[in-house]
Formats: sequence, structure tokens, C-alpha cells
Amino acid sequence: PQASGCPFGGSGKARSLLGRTNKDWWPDSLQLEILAQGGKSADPMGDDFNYAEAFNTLDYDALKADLTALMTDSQPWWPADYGNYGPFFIRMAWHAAGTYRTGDGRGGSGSGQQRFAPLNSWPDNGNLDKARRLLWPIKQKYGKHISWADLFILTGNVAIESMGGPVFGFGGGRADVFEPETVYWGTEEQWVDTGAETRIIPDEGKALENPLAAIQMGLIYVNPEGPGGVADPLLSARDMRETFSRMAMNDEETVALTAGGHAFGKAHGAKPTDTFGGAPESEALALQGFGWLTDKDEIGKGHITTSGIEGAWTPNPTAWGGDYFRLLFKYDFELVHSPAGAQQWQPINPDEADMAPDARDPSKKVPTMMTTADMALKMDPEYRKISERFRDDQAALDDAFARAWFKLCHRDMGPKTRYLGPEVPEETLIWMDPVPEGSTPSDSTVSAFQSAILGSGLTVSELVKAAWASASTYRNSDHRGGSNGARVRLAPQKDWAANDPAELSKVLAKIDELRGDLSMADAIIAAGNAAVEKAAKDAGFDVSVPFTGGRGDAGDEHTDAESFEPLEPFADGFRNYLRTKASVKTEDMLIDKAHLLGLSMPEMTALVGGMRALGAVSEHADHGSSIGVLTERPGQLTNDFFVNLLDMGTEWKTVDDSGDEEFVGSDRASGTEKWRATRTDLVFGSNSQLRAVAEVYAENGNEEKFVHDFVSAWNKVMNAGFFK
Ligand code: HEB
Repeated sequence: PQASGCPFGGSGKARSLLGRTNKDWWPDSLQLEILAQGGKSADPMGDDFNYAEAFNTLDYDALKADLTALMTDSQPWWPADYGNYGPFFIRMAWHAAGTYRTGDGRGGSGSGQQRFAPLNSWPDNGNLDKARRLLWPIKQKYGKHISWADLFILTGNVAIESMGGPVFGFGGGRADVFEPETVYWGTEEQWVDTGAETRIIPDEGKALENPLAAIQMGLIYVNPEGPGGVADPLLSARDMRETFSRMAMNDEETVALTAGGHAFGKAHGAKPTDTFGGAPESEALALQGFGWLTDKDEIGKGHITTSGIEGAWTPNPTAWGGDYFRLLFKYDFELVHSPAGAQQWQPINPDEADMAPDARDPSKKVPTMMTTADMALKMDPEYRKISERFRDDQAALDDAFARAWFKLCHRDMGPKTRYLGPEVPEETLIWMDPVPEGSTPSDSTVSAFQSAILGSGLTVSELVKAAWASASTYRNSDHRGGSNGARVRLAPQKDWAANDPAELSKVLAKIDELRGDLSMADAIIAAGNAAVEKAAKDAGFDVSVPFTGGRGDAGDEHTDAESFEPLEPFADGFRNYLRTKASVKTEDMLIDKAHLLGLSMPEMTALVGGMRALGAVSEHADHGSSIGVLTERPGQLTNDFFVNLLDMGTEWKTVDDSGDEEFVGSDRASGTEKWRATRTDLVFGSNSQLRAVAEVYAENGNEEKFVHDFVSAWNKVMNAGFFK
């Protein structure tokens, strides 16, 4: 199935920005948001806390030793299968990381979201509440020196290592947050196990909507029993290919990860699921955050149901090795039902030696199993080639698994400079979007270049647009994009419609000609800053825009061009750019972009108003670069956009065939046309909260405040993603 490139397109039906939220799922839950009003933070660590510093004084080896000991320290309230929690913790880590999606960079293990709803209660995260609770004594012991987010991943690594598996490295640096992140997880009103539809149904023209990466609400990837419960390995392969690619995993990585993961542990389906309580978010107070209740005696007997599937994949579920592929190809498999009623595949006539130990009684032998998703690795022709290669070449599997696991767990961490700790690998990988180190230019080099570029004949609008095109790709979610590397001059970014490619290439050529010792990446930003300073000066304000230099220039050889495609703006309200109407409102996409840039409401507002005043809007088919530029003196940094937008002398009307995207503002008395604008412009007058902020910037006496607020928000974007 082909999904559209738009993170908001796909299904065709209109949706809200957030889809179904925690409030929709759990209307009765405690409403803590009111305590976070007025800009009050939910984070008890306070603004002064620096997690990187705390992590750097962690006793890393002691922590790893404690984690290793925990693997085999079975607790009566949740006994370890085979006396080893390793597999359970690997699943916890994989589910923490596996929510990441390339479409908007959200999800993933970066902030410890598995602690909060909805993830803590997703059906696929069943019983991981116990895994996190097993870790609590260690989290408590090391305190601020290790975040939950880092601990989830490090524990997965230690589990793999402790069972003899290959590990490529570990980078710390995931600071915890203390509230559920608002992420679009879909619009379904039912969980996967209660009748929700699967998202890919080619016969009905249904493709997986971007940016979603799972086949159903509440799953990490695909339904283990097969699409919509249909036990068809080939259809499962189709779903796996689509969903894993949404997390930047190719076929080889998908096969290595799945087979490598299922070298360990077992699935749990010893009892029908209806013996179970609800998920953690809806359970009784006395249970203290636990869900999915199981009778104490049943736990003791190992009668646990999680997915409903029952059994281990290999005869050695607590040791790394090649048994998964050996069994997958040695036997034919038949479809059977688990005690909990789930469909799964069982080897026909297995040798005694190829049976698995019972999870509680090592003297007892039980059959192994494969899920429908595992069978895909054998039945799909492309997966099969890779699987056969891994079966015959253990070293290749070791390497592929170690690398794919490392990528899975670090994909959302951004540049390698953000990785902390003694186990950060030497090798730099292409998916880290590496940038060769830059050197810090002297102030005089920067200012000489700035005067030269201002005298080059390029306009304020052109310079501001180029700087914005370079910096604004940054995503606070997975820390990708931004001005460092100057990838704006490489494919695919140089050709993005939002960047007005012809104009951009002219501007970049001039910058390149005049930049001297500056890197292109620094020069593009320094030029934009110079243009902003000039625009402020022309409006009568003497401000200097702070510049931090030291960016490096990446080349094509440092850039996986295809992986940058999801960063293309489908809409960029800051430049008044919209490719085509999407399934969410255009102004929703402005909010989304502002959020990914890490901006507050006033910062977003000041930037939009300022960019309009500077004439820094993308070419519009009918109006050139003038739509939304509500000023008689474009190119000067004034608050005219707000003054004119809020002027009662203007009456706004929809332009008929614009699909409610374009508006004309006319003089209320004479009817003469004065302005053209978009939804993104008018929302600052129509939405009551945005209007309140716009009013502040339009007020007499606040002209200079506006200029300062613009400069500070501008500077934030120009430095976004530049981690020195
Ligand atoms: Fe997995 C488990 C499915 C991928 C790792 N898994 C599991 C289960 C299931 C699954 C159903 C069971 C659960 C319970 O408990 O019941 N997976 C699956 C699917 C997929 C996967 C469908 C896609 C294809 N995995 C995966 C990966 C990894 C993993 C990628 C990593 C790397 N898992 C895992 C582990 C386990 C599991 C380790 C075990 C756990 C325990 O033992 O507890």
C-alpha cells in the first residue's frame, strides 16, 4: 500500500490534530493539566537540573552489575520464566523504542513515555507494568543519575549481553519528562483486542495513514496472529514491511530484529484472556498502577496470559544462538490454537531435543511455536532469502541484529554528540545524519561576510527565507534536521517546493561566493541574521541578532537522502506554504510545526508576524510572495501584520474556489481589495487565544517588544539542532 508523503494525509477523512486522546480513553481520570496551567511545569527536577551532568557522574559499571544481577533475581510476585527476566526486559526495551515513527519523529524511547497513558495501557504493552516495577529498586538506588528512559534501553542491552547476545553499544542522554506527550496515535475508538479494524486493507483502498507506524491502535507494529486476526504469513509480511519501514527499518533489519528478539523468551497465553482485569490506567487504586491482573496462584504456576499466544520460539529461550532460524526451516508448521485461544504455528513432529523447557519446570518439555508474523520470515520470498542467509551465517546475524537493535534504540536521539557514557560506539552510522565538525569563526570573519552579503543585491526576504529553509527542518521529536550540515543545499531538500528551489539556489550560490572561511551552514544563518538586523534597522530599531558559529558542512556521502524525505514540510505556516489541502486544518499544521520546533505560543506568533513583515513567504501560484504580507513596507521588521490583521476597517471574505484556504480583505467602506491572506494568517485574528497574543504585538508601545521577541524566537530556530 502506498501512503501519501504527508504526515496528515492518507485516509482522506478529516481529523483533528491529536486524534483520540487520553481524555477520550479515560474520561474519569484525574485532571492534572489544570496544575500545569500558567506555564507551570509538571517536572519536579526544576529548570536547573541538567540530566547530562547527572548521567556523567553515574557509576555506570555498578549499575550494569546490578542490572545483570536483577536478571536472575526472581520475585515471587512475578516470577521469572526460566528464572531469567532477560527476555521480558528485551520486550520492554523494544516496546519503548518501537513507537518511534519517521513521519514526524515522535514516539520512541527518548523521554520515558512508557510510564504514562496511553502507552502504559496499550494491549501490546501488556504486563510491562511488571517489568518496570521490577526495575524500581534500581531506579531508586541510582536516582537522578539514570532516567527511566535510559534505564529501559540500558536494561534491554544488559539483558541481551547477559544471555550471550551481541550488542553494538549504548548511548545515554534520554531525559525523562513527567507528563504524557500529546502524540497522534490514531482515531480508532476501540482497542486492538476489542474489535478495532486493521489499518491496511488494500481491497477497500485503505492504506496506513501517515505518520502512524502500527497496523492498529495499541500495537507496536503488527498483529502477531496476522492482519485482522487472519493467520496469513504473506499478508503479515506485507504489514511488517510497511510498518517497519515507517520506523526506518529495511527488510534485513526487520528480519534480524524479529528473529534476534525471538531467540529469547516466550509468549504468554496459558489461560483464556477473560480471566483478566483492565489495563493499568483504569485499574483500582489499591493496585497501585498495576493492570492486567492475574490470580496469585496462577502466577505461581506460570499461568500468565499476555498476548494469548503460548510458548517459546526455541529450545534455549535464555541463550543467544541460531535456533530460531534452524527450527523455522527444519520443520513444517501447522496452525493450532493456544490455551487462550490465539492462533499460532506449531512444528510438526519435533525432535525431543527441539522442544522447549517449561517456563516453571525445566524437567518438562513443551512444543515451541511461531507466530504468523514469524512465519512471514519464512514464507515471504524476500524475507526468506535473508532468513536463509542468517540461518547459514551466524556471524552475519550477530552483526545485523546488534546494529539493528542499536539503531532501534537510538534512532530518535539525534546527532551523536548527544550520546553519553562509556559505551558509545566509535563507528558513526549514516542514520545519525553525521556532520563533519565545524570550526568556530572569529567575530570579524562573520561581520565582514555579513556586510558583503547585505551589499550583494540579495533581498531581506531572500536571505531570511534561505536561513529559514535551512534551520526549520529541525524536529524536537527525534532531533533531526536543522541548520547544522547545511543539508539545505543537498538532495532532497534543495528541491523541496516549500524552499522555492530556483530562488534558493541563486541565494546559496551568492552566499558560497562570499563566505570566505565560513562554513556554508554558518554562512546561511549569518546571512539570515544580517537580513533580520537590517530589516529591524530600516524599521528604526537597533538590535543585534546573536550568532553562534561552528556548524559543519555535510556532503552527499554523509547523507541518506531518502531518510530526509519525511522532513519535507507539507505545510509551513511560517512561510505561508501549503502543498495541497490535507486531512487536518492548515492552521493545525502550523501548531504541529511550532511544536516540533520547540516554540511557545508567543514565539510562534512573533515569528509568523515577523516573517510576513519581512516578506519571507513562499511563492504562491497566484500571488507571488505577497500572500499574508499585510504591510505597505515589506522587508522592514514591523508589527504591521498584527496591526493590519486586527484593523476593523478591513472585512475578510473567503475566495470562492480556494476551498476555504484563501481570503481577501477589503476596505469595509469602499470595498476596495487591500490584502490577500490564508487560514494561517487569519487564525491569529479568529482564534481567541492567538488573538490575545496578536493584540499584545499590535499594541502601541509594544513595537520594540515585538522586535525583541521576534529576534529571540528567530535565534532559537536558527540554533535548533545545533548541538555543540
Ligand atoms: Fe516480539 C514476545 C510479537 C518483534 C522481542 N513478541 C513477543 C510476543 C509476541 C510478539 C506476541 C509474546 C508476548 C507475550 O508475553 O505474550 N514481536 C512480535 C511481533 C513482532 C515482534 C508481531 C513484529 C514482527 N519482538 C520483536 C522484536 C523484538 C522482539 C523486533 C526485539 C528485537 N518479543 C521479543 C521478546 C519477547 C517477545 C524478547 C519475549 C518476552 C518474554 O519472554 O517475556
